[in-house]
Amino acid sequence: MAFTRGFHGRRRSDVDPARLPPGQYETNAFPVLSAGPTPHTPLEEWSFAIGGALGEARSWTWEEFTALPSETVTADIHCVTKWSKLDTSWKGVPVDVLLAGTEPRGRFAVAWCDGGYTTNLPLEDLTGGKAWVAYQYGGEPLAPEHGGPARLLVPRLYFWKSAKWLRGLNLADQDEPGFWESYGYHNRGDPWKEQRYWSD
Ligand SMILES: Nc1nc2c(c(=O)[nH]1)N[C@H]1C(S)=C(S)[C@@H](COP(=O)(O)O)O[C@H]1N2
Ligand SMILES: [Mo]
Repeated sequence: MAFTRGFHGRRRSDVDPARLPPGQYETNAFPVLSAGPTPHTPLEEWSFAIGGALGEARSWTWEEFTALPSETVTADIHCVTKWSKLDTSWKGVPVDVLLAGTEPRGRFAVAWCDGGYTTNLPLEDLTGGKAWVAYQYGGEPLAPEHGGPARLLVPRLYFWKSAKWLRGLNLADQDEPGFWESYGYHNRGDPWKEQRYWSD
């Protein structure tokens, strides 16, 4: 009995199709998708802030941030342009750690970034072990084009929610669409429900 490896000769051709959300294909590449130029904020000017509708605002310098408890995460990521990359490996601070003791008052958050990009998320998608602020990829410092020094990582949602060059989370009582959300992308963006655009 002969076995074939599939059209592209990829060793991953035997990947479980159940890991791919509807309409997605697998890639081994790591495409770069940025709506503008890559910012290069020096680490000594970098800080991370939790603010908005909460009991106690917080901020950390780079040194303080990278000393926080971190986790290594292996996750599949899914871009709305239909590529998925499986088993990506990251190191970052769980958002749960960042929010501990801040007493959020609302149910929503906006991630904001160097360069002006924003994306909105329900707090529920950021808490309970579902989101990290990642500063390493594949055991190396996160490359600038992929969001270094640090980016949001929310693998359960389409990858546009994983804001690159992240500088803070602003908590809010009311939901407010971010950059792509105001251009017609879905407000939540669950790849398993194929929530790509407003109308989905
Ligand atoms: N700050 C910022 N974050 C961003 C983007 C962006 O343009 N600016 N693009 C988003 C989109 S649409 C995707 S698919 C991913 C791409 O991440 P990558 O370039 O590391 O593959 O980043 C997301 N985060
Ligand atoms: Mo994207």
